[in-house]
Amino acid sequence: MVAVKMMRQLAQVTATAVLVGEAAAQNSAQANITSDSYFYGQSPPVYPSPQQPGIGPWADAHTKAVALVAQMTPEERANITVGFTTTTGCSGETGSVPRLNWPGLCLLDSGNGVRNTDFVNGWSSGIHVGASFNRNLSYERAFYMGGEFKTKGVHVALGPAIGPLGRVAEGGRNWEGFSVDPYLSGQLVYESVKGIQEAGVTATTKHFIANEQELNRNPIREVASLSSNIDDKTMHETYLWPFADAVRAGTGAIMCSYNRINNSYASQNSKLLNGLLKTELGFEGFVVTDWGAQHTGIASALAGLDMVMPNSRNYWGPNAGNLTIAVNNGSMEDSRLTDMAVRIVASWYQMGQDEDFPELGVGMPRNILAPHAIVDARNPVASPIVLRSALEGHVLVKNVNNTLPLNKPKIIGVFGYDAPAPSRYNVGAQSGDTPNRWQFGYDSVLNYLGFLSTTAPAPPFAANGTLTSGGGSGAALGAYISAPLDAIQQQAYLDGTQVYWDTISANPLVNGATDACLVFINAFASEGPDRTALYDDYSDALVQNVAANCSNTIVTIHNAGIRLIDQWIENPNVTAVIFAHLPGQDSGRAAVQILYGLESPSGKLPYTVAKNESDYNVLKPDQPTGQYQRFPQGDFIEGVYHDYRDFDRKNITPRYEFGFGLSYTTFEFADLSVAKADGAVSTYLPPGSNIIEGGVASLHDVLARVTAVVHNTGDVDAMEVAQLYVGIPGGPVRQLRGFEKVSIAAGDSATVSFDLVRKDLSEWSVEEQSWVLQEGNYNVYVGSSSRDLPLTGTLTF
Ligand SMILES: *[C@@H]1O[C@H](CO)[C@@H](O)[C@H](O)[C@H]1NC(C)=O
Ligand SMILES: *[C@@H]1O[C@H](CO)[C@@H](O)[C@H](O)[C@H]1NC(C)=O
Ligand SMILES: *[C@@H]1O[C@H](CO)[C@@H](O)[C@H](O)[C@H]1NC(C)=O
Ligand SMILES: *[C@@H]1O[C@H](CO)[C@@H](O)[C@H](O)[C@H]1NC(C)=O
Ligand SMILES: *[C@@H]1O[C@H](CO)[C@@H](O)[C@H](O)[C@H]1NC(C)=O
Ligand SMILES: *[C@@H]1O[C@H](CO)[C@@H](O)[C@H](O)[C@H]1NC(C)=O
Ligand SMILES: *[C@@H]1O[C@H](CO)[C@@H](O)[C@H](O)[C@H]1NC(C)=O
Ligand SMILES: *[C@@H]1O[C@H](CO)[C@@H](O)[C@H](O)[C@H]1NC(C)=O
Ligand SMILES: *[C@@H]1O[C@H](CO)[C@@H](O)[C@H](O)[C@H]1NC(C)=O
Ligand SMILES: *[C@@H]1O[C@H](CO)[C@@H](O)[C@H](O)[C@H]1NC(C)=O
Ligand SMILES: CC(=O)N[C@H]1CO[C@H](CO)[C@@H](O)[C@@H]1O
Repeated sequence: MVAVKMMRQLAQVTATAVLVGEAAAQNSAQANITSDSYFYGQSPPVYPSPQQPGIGPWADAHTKAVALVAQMTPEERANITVGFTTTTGCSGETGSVPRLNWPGLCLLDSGNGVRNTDFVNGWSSGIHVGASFNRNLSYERAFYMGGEFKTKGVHVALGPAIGPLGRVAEGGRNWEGFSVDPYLSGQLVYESVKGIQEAGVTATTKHFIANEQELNRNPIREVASLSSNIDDKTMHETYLWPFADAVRAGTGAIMCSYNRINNSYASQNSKLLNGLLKTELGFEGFVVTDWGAQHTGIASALAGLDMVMPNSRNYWGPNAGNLTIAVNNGSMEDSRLTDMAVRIVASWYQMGQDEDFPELGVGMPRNILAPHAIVDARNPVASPIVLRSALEGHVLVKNVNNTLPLNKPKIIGVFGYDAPAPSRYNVGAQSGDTPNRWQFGYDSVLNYLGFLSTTAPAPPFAANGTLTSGGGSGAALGAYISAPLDAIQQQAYLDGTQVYWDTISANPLVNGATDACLVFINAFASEGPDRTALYDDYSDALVQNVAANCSNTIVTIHNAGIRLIDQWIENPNVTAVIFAHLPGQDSGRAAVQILYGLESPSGKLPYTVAKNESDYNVLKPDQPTGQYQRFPQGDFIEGVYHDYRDFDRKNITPRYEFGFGLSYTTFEFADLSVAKADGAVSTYLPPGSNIIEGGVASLHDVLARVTAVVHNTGDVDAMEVAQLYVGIPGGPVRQLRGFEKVSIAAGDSATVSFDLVRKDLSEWSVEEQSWVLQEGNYNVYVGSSSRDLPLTGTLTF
């Protein structure tokens, strides 16, 4: 609270009126907005906290929850809103109500797989799913992953992540999310939430919101967390956009972030929780803190927080005893405490966890090395999905003269530290450890809780073996790793190929008769620190050294985020390049299928690869500066002009544009049709009208339909991602507003169609506090990337 006072003094505020009990939640520091300053300082108060609507698909669960919670004493209701020390591998466990046989909930990381345990799959990471541009696959991955959580007795999966959205190019956690694009992110989180929850597990969409950097994400001693200062239009059109889709999919939980927004901590920001989430988006589930993200007591409950994790060291006290005291002394309505419990219990009913749910945390002891019953959570039916999700995130960006696919090469060389399996050991991670500590010799645990005064930098690359996942709480490790070198050796056995390999040297010897030199490098990132660069000299030298002696050098990069390659991309000896992202346990198996042409690459870049770091408008995390040393400020002055929207605006030529990716075949686009849907459309929607989960219901009315035909003009069966971009009058020149991935046999064609809903075609009006269609001509583009758009048309409203 000292921080709050200081903030106010610093920002020279005139105190704004605050209601009783809200002072801590408000943190309101009025903006010092001048003509040359874009500083936002204020988060307006929004009270009281809306109760669970309990409508539509939630009606039944709501009714049951209300009935069960009505039987609970205030102490019991409070008890289920906080964490208790766990003896299982759960990241957190809520209190239970033994008297009513309510078991409490197990919460566990993450959106990329079940963390820190055995007999689970190591799935591809978020960025890899983003690169697949495949809705079905996102759903299936999530469904089978959700099943694994359930088998282990986990009620609440702590994922998917759609924040960070990748504002900061070097952000440490960007790889956990799908894409820098809010539309792509929204479409894939929708499928992911559906998938996890249809498997019977509550999805926790995170981190709400604007947790765009690791630096200063948590308070350190007297320095507060970074404040992400976002204007209302950018909030709606960029950062809130995918969360609206997650709520539309019915996400049972939302995790609030560590940072502040407009100077108010996410866990106590009433505009965010009561306003945007629970009123505007009609959110039905519960809001849980990120671990240790609570910074005030009753004020956070009033601002809309429903659950605190992980344990009794929180501001509601052990058993949340302070909540019942607050109800008794009049500083909190009883209805708020009841609503918190109802939202939590309703999620449990909504996912069907009241029937036949496994024992909490079964087969998943805190110390996985301790003797325990084996619970194999892997569904055999999921194996092809694990592989498919590993395959489709590979993005081929260079392939001179069809050097790929390889066809029974006589001699190959395999180079680079990223080719073999991790050279250290897998002894089983202990709960609370970063699972890949053994893999990378890198420990982000201390940073994880944010207690360190300094943040140790992450290594730029993981030198000790192939990178299948990023680091920190989103890391996913399965029961095995298929490393590229192992899979290549197996292929060599089938093809009768001579393999030479050196995965240690930076300047390996290249046999002059080698047909193809395969170089594997990576780019590491982790929760905890941000990255220090988008490339590293060691890996670049390795590529160049091999290329100096090999005229057919094929580079595969396992990149946990954007990786620049201009250092060597124009070297004529570098004949093929694949961004292989983070494929999970089937990495090598998938790489071989792509390299040898069993599968044509079908991934597309879910971000822009620039020629130079300086081309990104926000490259590095915001630092505490000037008078805001103790209250770091991150002004999102670029607004919605982030990644390709900014490159397009400034006419910067990227190395590879958003949405780009090659195939082993060729595609042509033809026959564009753009038609308005039947029925007159009003441009204006009164705010607050007919809110369902995700916002005003009619935002999803289809206003136009676009179709096109994609021809596979080459001689390989393959998938293509047809992409639709729209130029909304007054907005960015192009924004992704549709994509469809289709499988087309060589010589065949497929019709793709895109429905444009009202929200896709609207701008957020700050004055109207509503989405508003623009009057005028909308440019419509269809093609294979954000800059290869052969079909153009217009729509007029
Ligand atoms: C407010 O803006 C004025 C004018 O730019 C500047 O002189 C002053 O230092 C600012 N104060 C704060 C607290 O930012
Ligand atoms: C942040 O501040 C801006 C500018 O004052 C305001 O438009 C917006 O609604 C605020 N958002 C939140 C979440 O406080
Ligand atoms: C609160 O939850 C804990 C942990 O599950 C449990 O041991 C305790 O009995 C619960 N308290 C009440 C009042 O139900
Ligand atoms: C997605 O699923 C639909 C319906 O099940 C199917 O028609 C389509 O081919 C699938 N697409 C991909 C890329 O798997
Ligand atoms: C109230 O919260 C404080 C910590 O903020 C804690 O020390 C105290 O034990 C709590 N009281 C109860 C009854 O839970
Ligand atoms: C009521 O109880 C809460 C929680 O212990 C405490 O923070 C608050 O100061 C109390 N208010 C009054 C008026 O006693
Ligand atoms: C591609 O192949 C053609 C025909 O063999 C050859 O002329 C050309 O130099 C090759 N291009 C490159 C970049 O190797
Ligand atoms: C590789 O492992 C060694 C220990 O075997 C460790 O000292 C080193 O830091 C690791 N390198 C990286 C980049 O993680
Ligand atoms: C390409 O490789 C050949 C050897 O195969 C070498 O002679 C030549 O110098 C290399 N070119 C470059 C630009 O590295
Ligand atoms: C980016 O440009 C700067 C200035 O021209 C140059 O020093 C730097 O090496 C370039 N970085 C990369 C990755 O090419
Ligand atoms: C590591 C390696 O093989 N380097 C050789 C590359 O080729 C030059 C001559 O072209 C040799 O001098 C290097 O030893």
